[in-house]
This record gives sequence, C-alpha cells and structure tokens, in this order.
Amino acid sequence: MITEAGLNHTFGIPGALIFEQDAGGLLFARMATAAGTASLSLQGGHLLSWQSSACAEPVLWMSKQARFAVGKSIRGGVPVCWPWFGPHATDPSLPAHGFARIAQWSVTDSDVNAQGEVSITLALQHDLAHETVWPHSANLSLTVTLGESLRMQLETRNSGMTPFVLGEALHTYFNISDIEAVAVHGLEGGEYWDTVGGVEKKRQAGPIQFSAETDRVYINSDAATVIEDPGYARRIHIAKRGSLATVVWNPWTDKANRMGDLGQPDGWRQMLCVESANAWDNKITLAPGAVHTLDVAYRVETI
Ligand code: TA6
Repeated sequence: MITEAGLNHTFGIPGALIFEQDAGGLLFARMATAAGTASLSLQGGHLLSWQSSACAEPVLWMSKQARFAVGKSIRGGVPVCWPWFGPHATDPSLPAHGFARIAQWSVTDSDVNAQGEVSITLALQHDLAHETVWPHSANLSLTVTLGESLRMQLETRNSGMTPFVLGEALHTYFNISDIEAVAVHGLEGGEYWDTVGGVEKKRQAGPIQFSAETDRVYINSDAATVIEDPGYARRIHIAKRGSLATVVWNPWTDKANRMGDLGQPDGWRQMLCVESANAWDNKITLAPGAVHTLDVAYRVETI
C-alpha cells in the first residue's frame, strides 16, 4: 500500500518535493525550485501543472471541469498515451490512448542535482490486468525534471521474449491566450495526416494557425516546434528526441461541446495540444530487451 507518509519518508526532499493525498485517495507529487513549480498525480503518471517563474500564466492547461477520480483520465496537463495512440487498433471497447494514463504508477526515484533541478521518476506497474489487454511484458518509466525548463523522459523497456509495436505520446495541453491568436512554427513543409472529416495526407504550408477544429499528425520529423503566443507575450519551445510524430489538436466548438469536459462555454479557446509522439506511420517496433525513450524539453521565452 503506497501512502503519503511512506512516499515523503522515502522520496520526499524538503523544500523541493513533497507528496500529498486527497480525500478521494489520489496521491500527488508537488515539485518546487526557484525557477518554478509543478505537480503530478501518481494515477496515470500525469503531470498536472507547471508554473514557470519566467511568466505569469501557467504553461500547462487544465480544464476547469477536469475530474480527478480513480480510473478516470484527466482533461489537461500531460496525459501519457501508451502503449497505443488513439483508438485501439481492433477493440473499440478499450480506452483511447491506452491504459497507462488511468493506471496506478509508483515512485522509484527522486533527486536534486547540482543545478538545483528537481526530478522524480515514476514507474507503471504492468500487472496481469494489463497483460490481458496487451499481452506483452514491458517496463515503463517517466522521469520529470523541473528547472528553468521542464523535461520529460518516457522510457519503454521490452522485458519480454517477443517484439511488440508501440504507439505513444506525451499528450501535452498548453495554456494559451486565445487559439486564434497563436501560431505553431517548426513544421513548415512537413507531411501530416489531417483527421478532421476523414483522413487525408497533406503538406504544411507556413506556420500552423487556427480557425476551426484541428487534429493533425505530422509524421517523419523530430523537428523542434515553437508556440508563438502574442497574447501572453511568450513563446513555448518544444525540443524532442526519440519522437518522429507531432500531434497538433484543438477541438473547436462542436467537438468541445460533445466532449463536455473542456470547460464551458469556451474553455477550448485557451488550450492547444502539441504532442510529442510515436504514432501512425511512426510507431515503434521494440525487440526483446530493447529500450526506447521519448525525450522532450519545454522552455518558456518571454517576448
Ligand atoms: O491527440 C488528439 C486526440 O486524439 C483527439 O482526436 C482527441 O480525441 C484527443 O486526442 C482527446 O482524446 P481523449 O481520449 O483524451 O478524450
């Protein structure tokens, strides 16, 4: 049984990392450095918030209607999509984006380095319940490091005897001033699957701007991207390794109303997902004993 007291005794770092439990029994990690604060839930290995000292507005978006309940995915922050992205390939009854984001993770490490950056490592307990849904043996860990930037390293190890195909994403919800004010740079000229109203392969011309529902999977690129947000006078830089797909998503009005948990009446206007992924054409085949790490660093620049 994982308890708040046990976590603080083993992994707590006074002034830098503490653990708390809410009335519903969910466990949270709270991280703090001079450069900012962040919080995670052990359910889902889910980074919930990041407040950089460099700017007033939180960097990550969280729906005002997000539900924090055991087994329920959380609408905002950084859901971990694993071991598949999107709907399950054959069984529509299985949860979209895999089971990692609704499973209980454990804490396996914590640290403060010489630069004063605080890190925590969580691991997914891959138990029998998962093996019936996904009959492979894998170890999954997530290391979050908070300093001037925020780094996330999602590591998958094939601990079984057969290869498996992996789909994954850090499904990051960014907090923005207004969806019609921002642009995403870095994917100019790239190929993408447009999945709104059917599926069509297209090529990006210029920066990505938003005037309707947008749900695109940019493929075959490890390009860094930048969210330019004049309304919040900042740029959010996204630099990734071990990821060849980038998903760009905003639901706009109709889908947001159908989803019902994006914050009424127009919470969706203040969110934009730019997700570092291995999905679609860029799924990973992992051999027995092999390790793959999806590594992304976020940095905020004021303008
Ligand atoms: O990553 C974009 C997307 O696949 C959208 O199509 C939308 O479904 C979004 O993820 C949210 O998915 P969720 O399962 O979290 O509701």
